[in-house]
Amino acid sequence: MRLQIIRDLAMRPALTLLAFLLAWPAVADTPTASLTIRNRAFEPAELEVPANQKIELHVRNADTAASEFESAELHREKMVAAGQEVVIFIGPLRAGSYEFFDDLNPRARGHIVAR
Ligand SMILES: [Cu+2]
Repeated sequence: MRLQIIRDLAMRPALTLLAFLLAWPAVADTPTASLTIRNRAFEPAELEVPANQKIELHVRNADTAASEFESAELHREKMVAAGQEVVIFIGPLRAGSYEFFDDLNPRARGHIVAR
């Protein structure tokens, strides 16, 4: 019994370290970028991201109406319910400017600039 407890306590840090090491490459390799939809506009309207890398883009809708993040240039389209956040993977992108908009409110527009 006592031996079992000692073994459990010894294993816990090892398992925690193992979980950390397994998760680490994904965390380290994929830069994240964030957009917020507020008052029917994108903040920031111009978002800079690193070129030639996959990007984990978080789009949060702070408004009380639904939005749809859309970009023909990025080939992405995703609904963002009021008060919710979605994750969209984009890239790797060549250096350049890529337009996006809210398909439910097309006046709301912005650009992702890959450098
Ligand atoms: Cu659409």
